[in-house]
Amino acid sequence: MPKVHLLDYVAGNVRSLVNAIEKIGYEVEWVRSPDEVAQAEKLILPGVGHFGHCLSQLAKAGYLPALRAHIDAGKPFMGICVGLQALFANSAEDPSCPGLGVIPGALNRFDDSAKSVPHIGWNNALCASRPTLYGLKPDSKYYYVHSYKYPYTAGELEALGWAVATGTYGGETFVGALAKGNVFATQFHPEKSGVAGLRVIRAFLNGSGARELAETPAEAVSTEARNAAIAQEGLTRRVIACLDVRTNDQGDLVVTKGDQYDVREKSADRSVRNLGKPVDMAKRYYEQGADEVTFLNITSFRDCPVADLPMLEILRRTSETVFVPLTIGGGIRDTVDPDGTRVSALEIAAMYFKSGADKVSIGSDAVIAAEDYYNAGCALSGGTAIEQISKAYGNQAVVVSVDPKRVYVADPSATKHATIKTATPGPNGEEYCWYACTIKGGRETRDLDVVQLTQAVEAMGAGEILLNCIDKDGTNSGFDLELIRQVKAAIKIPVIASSGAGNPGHFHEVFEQTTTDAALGAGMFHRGEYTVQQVKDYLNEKGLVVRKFEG
Ligand code: 1PR
Repeated sequence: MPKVHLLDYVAGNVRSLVNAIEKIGYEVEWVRSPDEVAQAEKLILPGVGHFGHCLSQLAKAGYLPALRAHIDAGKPFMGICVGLQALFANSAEDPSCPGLGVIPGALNRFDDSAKSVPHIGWNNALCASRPTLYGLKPDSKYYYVHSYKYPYTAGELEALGWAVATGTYGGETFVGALAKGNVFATQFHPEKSGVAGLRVIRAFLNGSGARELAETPAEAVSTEARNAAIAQEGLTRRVIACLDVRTNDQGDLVVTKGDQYDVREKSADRSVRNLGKPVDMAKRYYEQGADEVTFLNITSFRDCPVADLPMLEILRRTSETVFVPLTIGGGIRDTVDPDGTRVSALEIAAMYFKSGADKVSIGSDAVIAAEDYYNAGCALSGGTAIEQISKAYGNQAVVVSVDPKRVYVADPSATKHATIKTATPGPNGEEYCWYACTIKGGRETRDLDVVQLTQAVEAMGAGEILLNCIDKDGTNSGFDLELIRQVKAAIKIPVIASSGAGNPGHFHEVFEQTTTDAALGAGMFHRGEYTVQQVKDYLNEKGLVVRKFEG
């Protein structure tokens, strides 16, 4: 098998990249010291998270001169995400920390005054000066997750000899990919961008991208192709499939689905509802065009060491065939193994990332951390799971899953919590409600509302909110739009609407009537009532931009 060298210098969550490379037929050789960079012919520098953290790690280990030498020697180099950012002179994310300086200029942050930041999801990489660039296609979409970007000014980088592909987010056009000579870099994650992304990695690995760049002169793409691409430009509406996984009474891990979190059959035996096998179902949803797959491990007990959790094997197997982002939730908190060994939340997250997860989702522990945050007068402790994991792996890697329940009140003055006036009054005609956070899968309600929780976890460094709703879960009656609007108004980080989807129209409704960043469905997909593809086709018919699955 041909080889490619991979420099994994920060966190170790590059399993999906390794899987993508192997899928294309290449073998990964790890670079373990700066000396080994010299032995590399093709080199990939991935990176996620904080620019300063990544660059200072590289500098501390003595990699920067070796990387420069590799690039200057004309050997193939590919940077991914922070690996692209590292090519620039510096970044507003950490002005004190210089980049490689291959390209002059500094990255800056997306403006969050009217949009969610980080920019998470599927967007374009459109090259105006070439019909193709490393397999990028104008009508394909690629998975981005970043808060900082290099702002695109037409002609600036081109004057320095770079071919540039761009994306646009909320009116800001940024560099999505660039190439010159032996260097190619993507701000998006090709390893998480389905077939479109695998095509890009292949063009780097087999040299066709660089060859084409050298041999084909720049030529403006046709107006027709450009207009077609622009019509579909921008961030797509993300559709996520969620699999609640737990051990059934026979000890098998199954995909289940509750009604308002009750996952047991209504029949007399009250067995755990079994809707299928997690790995097979994840693959099916990927092939239907799901933009992400989320696993929530809702088994509330375990009798094995964390390292032996069957969910780890499920992630490993899923990430071999599913090339879109994978999130895993459930049980991410400081814990103790049956033999008394303490395992931190960060260690558990590390195991999940190494097994193929791209994000971890934290539920109960986030609620407790938020309570502590307010009890300490809104002071950050630095020790919470959210802070530790986001520091090590980047904010984008930490999702907080919220399990709220409605509490009705006759009047806002009846509670200290943030209320909304609701169109669906309570059992006694109450016209107001607030959303109480729960822990332990909804079994325990806390004196904390969703606004408090989401603002606290945003301050701690969470990158995204998975907003469930116990009242709506499994009802097929549509998302709780009032809840989503309240949370969206409270925070800047993206929100995934969850609970209640029963048909494609509900997805359209939540995207049209709220500013949600993504929407998630479970039961309607598991029961085979609709496919993810049908939801996306419906959204497309209604004029919303969605990623089309490329087979
Ligand atoms: O508290 O960090 O251990 O995390 C536990 C995680 O497991 C949390 O994310 C919590 O939401 C989840 N969870 C716990 N118990 C249940 C349960 O159902 N008994 N599932 C549970 C939550 C909710 C959704 C569901 C949507 C969409 N599942 O994710 O997929 O409501 O469903 P629908 O489209 O069919 O309406 P921790």
